[in-house]
Amino acid sequence: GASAPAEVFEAAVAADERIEPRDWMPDAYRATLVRQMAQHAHSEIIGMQPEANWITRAPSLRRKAILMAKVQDEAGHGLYLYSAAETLGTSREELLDKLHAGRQRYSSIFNYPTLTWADVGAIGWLVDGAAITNQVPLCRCSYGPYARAMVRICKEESFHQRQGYELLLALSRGTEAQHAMAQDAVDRWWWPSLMMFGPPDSESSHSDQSMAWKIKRHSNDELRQRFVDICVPQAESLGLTLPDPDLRWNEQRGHYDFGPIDWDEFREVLRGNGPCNEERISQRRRAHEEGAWVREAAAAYAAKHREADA
Ligand code: FAQ
Repeated sequence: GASAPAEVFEAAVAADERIEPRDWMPDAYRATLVRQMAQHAHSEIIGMQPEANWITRAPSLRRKAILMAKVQDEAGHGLYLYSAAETLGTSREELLDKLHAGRQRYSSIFNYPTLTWADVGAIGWLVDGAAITNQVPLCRCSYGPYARAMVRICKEESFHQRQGYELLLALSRGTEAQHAMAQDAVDRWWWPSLMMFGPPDSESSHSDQSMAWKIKRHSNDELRQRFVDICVPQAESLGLTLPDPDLRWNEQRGHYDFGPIDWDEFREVLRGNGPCNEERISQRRRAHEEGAWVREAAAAYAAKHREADA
């Protein structure tokens, strides 16, 4: 006979099939997806700010062109994700209003300042690197529209990561001052990058349920460890060091051990007390207000064409 919708949903998740927008899903599954996808979309949009800070001061035309394209890609990622979230019945407008009202989060990482040109390299290498490590498994997320958006985003993020690595390599192999600038940027971005993966598993409130629903495929700590393991040899090839005296290969575990993360700092940033929280959100609100005429013009143009078609 006909199965109850909840059974159909559970069976699809168990069989690794995708859940699509018109399928029945538990309210809490929908709410969790909206929360995570909105946070992700907001991160992409707010994440444009730290690097955009350096567009006017890029050291060459080539670097400027690359950086502009990269920042523009982040806007595109935000838009794919807002569109994917719309399939769950939440409009982009509603999500942006919540961001501006401080009722939805964006990644902690974007509350740190970009003090030198080398920060653009460190963001590409470490922040985009962490993003890829976290997001590749999301390509297999149980919710179809999110999984498909992730495939394209991950391809672009890989390019961004290589861009950052290449930039840092050029600085590392440059003058003594350039090398020092690259090292300083890595020193400042390393620990915040590890915090991008979220709280330790023991304090992660959503992980168990999200993993049961196959939204998340790995725990926060698993992905953080994977990222550390990837970065150590890359830092060596870059000729740079990671600012952690406890970092060493553990033969038994087959992983690198690393030192304690300052979770107080993470909690403070989440509470709004990071170095740039105020600046990021007020800049975002201002950009939204200043863009009102574009939204109005686009709506007027669409209305005119609808009339002409009718
Ligand atoms: N920052 O129970 P969990 C990018 C919150 S990459 C702020 O473990 P969950 C690319 C969490 O929301 C960055 N808040 O949560 C780029 C929850 O809050 P709630 C974006 C954080 O969701 C590069 C609470 O802590 N990527 O933008 C953070 O299961 C360069 C408890 O945590 C994504 O969003 C944090 N770091 O796991 C752009 C990836 N961590 O609701 C521009 C998709 C946790 O209790 C330039 N998201 N929280 O108030 C995910 O994979 C997950 O949401 C996690 C967190 C892993 C981030």
